[in-house]
Amino acid sequence: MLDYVDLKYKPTKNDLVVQYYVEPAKGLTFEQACEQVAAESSIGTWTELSTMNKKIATKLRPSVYSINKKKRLARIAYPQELFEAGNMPQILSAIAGNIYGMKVIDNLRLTDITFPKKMVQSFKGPRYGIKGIRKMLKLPKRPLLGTIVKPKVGLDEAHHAKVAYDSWVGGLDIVKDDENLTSMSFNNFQKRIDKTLKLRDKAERETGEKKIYMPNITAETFEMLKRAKYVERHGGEYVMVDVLTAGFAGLQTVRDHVFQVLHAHRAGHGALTRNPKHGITMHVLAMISRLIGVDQLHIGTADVGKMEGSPDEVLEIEREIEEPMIKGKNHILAQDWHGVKPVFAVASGGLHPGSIPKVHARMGPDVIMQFGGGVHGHPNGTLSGARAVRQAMDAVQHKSSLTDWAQNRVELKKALIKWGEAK
Ligand code: CAP
Ligand code: MG
Repeated sequence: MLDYVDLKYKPTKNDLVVQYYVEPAKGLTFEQACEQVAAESSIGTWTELSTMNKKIATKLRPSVYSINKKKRLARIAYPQELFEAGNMPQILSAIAGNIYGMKVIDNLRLTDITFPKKMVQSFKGPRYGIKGIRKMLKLPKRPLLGTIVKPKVGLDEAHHAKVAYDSWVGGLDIVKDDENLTSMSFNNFQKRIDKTLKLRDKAERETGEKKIYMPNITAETFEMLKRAKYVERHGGEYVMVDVLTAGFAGLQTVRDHVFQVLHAHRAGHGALTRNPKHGITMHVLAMISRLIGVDQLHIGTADVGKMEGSPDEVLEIEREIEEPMIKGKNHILAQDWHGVKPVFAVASGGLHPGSIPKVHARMGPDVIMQFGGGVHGHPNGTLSGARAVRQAMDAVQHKSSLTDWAQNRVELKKALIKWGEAK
């Protein structure tokens, strides 16, 4: 058998380096499990092969070069020739493929990747990124404020557009579809686009502010392209894709053929990310999404809202990771990365006006905050809900407490009475 564990090996610039959390199955040593993981994810299999030759074994053999048994972490350096540049499904079929199902491991989690420069540059990366979006919205500093039309599905096209309009004139920058709203019997995609974009134009004229609509184009790949074209023809600058359910191949197609800003919803990520011992971290999914080229990505709310995800886990995506694999490699959405543009972090899920100071303090200004229930659940409806969100943001910008700011702002006052302030 080939020997993949080589603690003397030093990864080169041409290696793709992966860090795994590894729990070996009963009866196996840590090294034995790592050996099998390295083999199955590259050139090997369960037995010796008559077809293996020296050339393959020396050129393409990965090295398990670092082992931390206490933390159960192993790092494997793979020669980049094992991967097809620009092909994310192929890369994942290797480093996040069969290995999850092997009997030799009880649990396996992909926790970090370092891509060689050539591979990074084989993907397009975000078309606009944070700078491009801020320029489009003429908002150089503050967090962007958005809502998700609620109920998630159920409203017809006209009601959907009216809810969007109220949200915009109430002071929000962005309105988006929910992840499970596409083209329904009661809410047709094209009709929704027509009506909603018309009211977006009206809201822009009335407020003098740039307003954004993010329609969900998630569907079969060709259909996504058709829907994006339709949005483009009708003056829409954004589209949204559910990146995990559409799949990374679909996402690559959209990035390569669609010219709008790309908002990435991560519905379903919990199936991969939630078990701390198994799967793939959100950190890695964020890296993959950035490489392919989303402009905005849901990363969680740092424990403020309804969704699971500790502040550490969320902030390591936006800010720093505890033990970067290479020096200076942090801020997964914004780190310097061979010219790949930074991605806007999206905080969404159970947020309301009273959450704003805490989310802002934790996640900083380069964040898009979204409020679904926290706008449309306002006692006086959507318009008041949107106003309350904008007022709460104004309070933060003016360094005032929400309670003080709410004294003569009835919308915020009512929101705070209903939901309180996140502590
Ligand atoms: C928020 C949301 C988002 C999730 C996504 C929803 O609505 O639209 O999809 O929060 O979570 O449908 O729940 P609310 P994440 O504001 O009404 O909660 O960003 O963690 O992937
Ligand atoms: Mg949603």
